Amino acid sequence: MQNRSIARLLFVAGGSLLVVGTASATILNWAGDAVKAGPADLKTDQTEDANHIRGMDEAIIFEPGLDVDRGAIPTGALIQCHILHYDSPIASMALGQFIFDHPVIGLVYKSETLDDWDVPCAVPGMIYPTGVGPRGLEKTTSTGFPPVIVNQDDYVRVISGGYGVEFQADLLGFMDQVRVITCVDCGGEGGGELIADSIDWGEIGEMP
Ligand SMILES: [Ca+2]
Ligand SMILES: [Ca+2]
Repeated sequence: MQNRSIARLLFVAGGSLLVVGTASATILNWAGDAVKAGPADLKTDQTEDANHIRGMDEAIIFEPGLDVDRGAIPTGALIQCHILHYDSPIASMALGQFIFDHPVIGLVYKSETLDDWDVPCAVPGMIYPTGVGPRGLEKTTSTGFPPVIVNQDDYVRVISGGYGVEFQADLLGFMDQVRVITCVDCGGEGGGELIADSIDWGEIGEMP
């Protein structure tokens, strides 16, 4: 949890070592209000921490047959899922960065798309909030008449040359989650790096 005006950009070591030739991807480093964690119960109010966004590695998948939000997974791709989870006992905000040992090729940040990816990404020990309510990101907006201001400023964007994400979670209730898809072996020219670089991940601009 932190003041909105503070941005911490220094990355600290503490993640797993990159093993050359490994056939999987992992969260390598984290910074700000971020921490790497093991499998957990991700249903509402079960894994709460006002101070940290928890990043967890999930399954490795070949050709998932699902698209990410704002992008498509190339055919023949070997990809890895990672879920970033923020739930808190109070209305609070967190800003954290996660760095991966493989390039990011897709982000999932809408509630319904997160639900779609739960089954292929599932790992033992993780309990998913599939279909039970809002879990994606929200932008500040007004709805209805008279207007009701939903004052949440969530965002996620790719950083570190396509190898990391910055995630701001602004929580009033429920939870904020992002699923990061990294490319273990996407084949073709440039692998996953070109895919991430070709998409404007800077602003979400739409409600989940
Ligand atoms: Ca909560
Ligand atoms: Ca939010």
